[in-house]
Amino acid sequence: MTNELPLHLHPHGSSPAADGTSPAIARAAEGARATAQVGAGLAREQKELPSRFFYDARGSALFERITALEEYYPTRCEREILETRMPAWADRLRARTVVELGAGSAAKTRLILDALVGSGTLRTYVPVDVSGEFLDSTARGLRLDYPDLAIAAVVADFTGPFSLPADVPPPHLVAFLGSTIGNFAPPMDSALLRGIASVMQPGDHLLLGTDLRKDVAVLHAAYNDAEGVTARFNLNILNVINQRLGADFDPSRFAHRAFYNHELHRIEMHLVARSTQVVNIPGLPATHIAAGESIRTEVSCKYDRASVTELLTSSGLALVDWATDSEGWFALSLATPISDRA
Ligand code: AVJ
Repeated sequence: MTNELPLHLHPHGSSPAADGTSPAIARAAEGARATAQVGAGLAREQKELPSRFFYDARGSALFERITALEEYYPTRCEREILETRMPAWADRLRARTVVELGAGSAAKTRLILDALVGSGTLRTYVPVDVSGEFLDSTARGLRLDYPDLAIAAVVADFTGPFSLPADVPPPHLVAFLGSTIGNFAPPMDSALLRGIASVMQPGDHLLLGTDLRKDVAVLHAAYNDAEGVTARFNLNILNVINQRLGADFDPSRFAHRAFYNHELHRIEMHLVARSTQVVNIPGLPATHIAAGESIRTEVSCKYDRASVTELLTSSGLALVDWATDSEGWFALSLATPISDRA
């Protein structure tokens, strides 16, 4: 239980209980919002579903398995960069607070925390996530190994307005890893980074993970693994929508498809209907899907140094350092609010 832990939960932004409404009413409102969002996506010419519905308990476990696949290089490459570069960055940044946006893997978090503990500056860790349960288990996992670290978890959807606890000591290092930014097509990518920049102060830094453009065969394999874990991850979005919205998608009537969109420099994941079908979702008109028609479930944008620089600049941030893994497949950028630029 949350209250067994000396964990400071700061409900912010879209967190259901933040505005004092009863949990039941907040749940109903979130259900209506989810239904409206799914309805809007399915009404498009290119049908789509919001990628956030991948991540129920099973989806999160499948994603964890993806990160361990031989074909899925991003996690491995990002870890290599953190191992190589984080000690020097820690000495340079002297951050007293690490803010981590989203469900980071424990292994990557520890590489960042260890480097800053090594530099002797780290005081506070602020994980930000929509899932209070995830934050609880994160805090529990770190408390034993970092007994002197204050953990101030923030329950918030950082894709909307959010704020940090007032008392976390600067300078802050805001980590946004895993190329999660790639799931946001323009102009949402810049809007998201602007929101992040708005909680940063002069002297703070953003540590941004971005997957890079590369041999299409490498990209293709990463999203079409031989074991079919990514296919199960993709299809699971239908189970989540069935459970959460009472929809009647039949996952066995869809096939996983992932391909590189060369014009837009991104992997797209789709679910292709194996047959003509009708899907019913309470509160929405029936959805007619033709055989061979697809529903887009995710985009995963791929970058180069120029496109990352441009994205940062358009979001009020300046690139101050750039590092890639030895293959040049993934990058970590350090950026600072533009007003802070020397
Ligand atoms: C965690 C969203 C960055 O886009 O590569 C993995 C999710 N999708 N395999 C990505 C994902 C398919 C991943 N992100």
